[in-house]
Amino acid sequence: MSKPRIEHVKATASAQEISLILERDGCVVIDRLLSEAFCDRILDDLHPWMNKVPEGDGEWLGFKTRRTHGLVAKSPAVRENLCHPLILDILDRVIGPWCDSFQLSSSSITSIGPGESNQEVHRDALMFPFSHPTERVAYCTTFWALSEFTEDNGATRVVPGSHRWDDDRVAQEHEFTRAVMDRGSVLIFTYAVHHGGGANVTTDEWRHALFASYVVGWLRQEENQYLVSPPEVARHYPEQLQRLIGYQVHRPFLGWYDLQEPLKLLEGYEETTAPNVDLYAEGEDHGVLSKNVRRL
Ligand SMILES: O=C(O)CCC(=O)C(=O)O
Ligand SMILES: [Fe+2]
Repeated sequence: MSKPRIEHVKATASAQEISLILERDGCVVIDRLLSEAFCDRILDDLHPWMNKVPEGDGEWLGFKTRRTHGLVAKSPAVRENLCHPLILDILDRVIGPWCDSFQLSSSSITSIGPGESNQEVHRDALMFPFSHPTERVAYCTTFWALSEFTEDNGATRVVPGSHRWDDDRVAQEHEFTRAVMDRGSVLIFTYAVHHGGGANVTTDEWRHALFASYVVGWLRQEENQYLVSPPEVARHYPEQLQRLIGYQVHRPFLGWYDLQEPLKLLEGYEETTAPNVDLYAEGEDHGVLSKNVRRL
């Protein structure tokens, strides 16, 4: 039996090539997509919080792991990275066919400290009442190595190919591999892949990762992005990010504010000052999901 492995591609690989690997294996690593300097920028933005957050207190959150949340409002570098063009192009191919638009689900820094043990193995899909296997990809995670990921310091444990398993199958030890990767690399995996944080057996090394997950626009976001970035904060973001964090309607009419596109609120729109116009009265495909959205 061949040893499980995660395919690594160069940062110059195309979105098409990467999305085909994701479809086949459920996971992939893009090597060194971020520069060391960019990793430093993210860490510099977030150090004040990362040093303050408490360690976890349970099997799931760990006992030596620190999680820093609400990054969209805290870090300009994270805001920039969430809109990485290659990642958005990949997500367009992987989640895109299942929705009109996808959105950020959550972002956090996951720092695994010395002495941490393996996290419970899970599928991120456990948040949703879908059964598996399914062709549908409603959620996808990007996991950026802000420090090197090694066998010893907590590199994520992953079971390539497990996105095709049914709900009852349990991963065996020999089916795991570790997402060992250089700083600046990103592990991408779809929501049915079995995985978990790895044990950190070092005495002095922290494993820092930027977690950013994306979800179809018709499902609830894991982290409440409107509380992280309320309108008075989100108003100052680029429109692409405003849309990505959820200030947009998913067609035909999920998520409106006063029957308007939420983006209008960010532009200074005040309730009741505008006529009650039919948001989707114009164009041929108003009021319906795009014809090409796949259904299961
Ligand atoms: O820290 C890791 O490597 C994985 C964490 C994870 O999968 C989770 O918290 O859901
Ligand atoms: Fe997870």
